[in-house]
Amino acid sequence: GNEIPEIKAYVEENIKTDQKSDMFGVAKNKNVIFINAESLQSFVINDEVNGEEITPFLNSLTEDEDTYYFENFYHQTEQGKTSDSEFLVENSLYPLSRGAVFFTQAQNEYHAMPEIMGKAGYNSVVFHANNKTFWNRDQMYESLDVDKFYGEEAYEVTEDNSVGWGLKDKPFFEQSIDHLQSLDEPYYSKFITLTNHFPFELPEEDRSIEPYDSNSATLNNYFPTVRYMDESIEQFFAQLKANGLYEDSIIVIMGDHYGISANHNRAMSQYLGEEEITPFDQTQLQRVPFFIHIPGHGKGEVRSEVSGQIDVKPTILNLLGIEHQNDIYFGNDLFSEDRKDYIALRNGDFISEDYIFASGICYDRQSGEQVKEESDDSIDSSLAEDSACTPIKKQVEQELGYSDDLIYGDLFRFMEFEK
Ligand code: GP9
Ligand code: MN
Repeated sequence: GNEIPEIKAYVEENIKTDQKSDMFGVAKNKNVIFINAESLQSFVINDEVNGEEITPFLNSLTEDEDTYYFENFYHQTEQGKTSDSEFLVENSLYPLSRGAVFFTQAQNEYHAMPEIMGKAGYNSVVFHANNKTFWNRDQMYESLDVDKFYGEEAYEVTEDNSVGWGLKDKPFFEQSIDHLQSLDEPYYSKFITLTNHFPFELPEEDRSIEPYDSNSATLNNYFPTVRYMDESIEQFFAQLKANGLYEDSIIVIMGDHYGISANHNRAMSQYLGEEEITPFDQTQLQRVPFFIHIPGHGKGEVRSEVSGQIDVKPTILNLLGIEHQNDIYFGNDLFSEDRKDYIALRNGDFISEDYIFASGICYDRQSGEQVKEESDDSIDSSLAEDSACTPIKKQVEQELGYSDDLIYGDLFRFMEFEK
């Protein structure tokens, strides 16, 4: 554990900030309803397919006065997919570059949101109509201090109300309401949706929009299932309101990771009307929607700063007014003025306010053009020492390395946190 002082010093110096944002505590003691929107990417938001809106409800939230919508928010997951996104959210640590931390480091000690919120009186639960051993959740949730997992067996699953991976999202949310009503308040509840999962199957009767027409069945079928999820979330909002669960809650909606991989780039370029998908475009496609809905808040807006899943933990804790002074984490409160200005992807690529670094190329973020280097002695993926991207690239490597040290060394075991 002798890396700890160095890591702490890095976090104090580069991540943490002393000043609290003016959003600190605005949701004090509110319930948190967190929706993990399966495979939802930002390119569908406020866009159309076959002349039809894809996500009318989420689009309306982008203009809603009680909602903050982060339009430049990136997923930072790797092979652990949904479980990596959960890991990022709960810990504000990076997932691993290979394998799934939910499997390989499930016995570690962590200092995750459920634990921190638990000390502030919160009850934390996860709802997901899948087997509890999928992604080793049963083990990992124990280490994260999740109080209860409502898995497959908590739901009535029939042939009629299922498709693909299991229970469809509409009955999933509908059946979750009773469970939600039975919880002690305040609670931190997470809902992991399932219908918008590869290969994006949906029976005809659940389709409100038609598939796209391209050489990729995956991309084609993505749009109707995204619409189905959008409708299921709209319906969930209505049910929360009808059951008196809305007013005392904040609702957070986040896409967990991409749904359309680079294997479908030809179809994707057709859809986006671009000649080809460059590494720059590929990186921009890693944006996933992030919404924070605070009933009665009235100050919502579209936010454009570069942000990512690493920022969720400090953001939510600050909204709830929960201090976590000695904590070690790598993200920032999205409402704070004083934030680091880049988001690291797990493969070492990054997005900063000015640059995007992808496939060894340094791009100007605004123009999408490759940045001209003074001495262009870069070969393949090694960046010139004087490249505009080099300083951030070094910091990203250092930061990912520290996160790995914490995880592989199980270093939280050696740390004590305030009550
Ligand atoms: C499985 C669900 C999907 O329980 O979370 O996982 P994914 O394949 O998206 O990682
Ligand atoms: Mn997923």
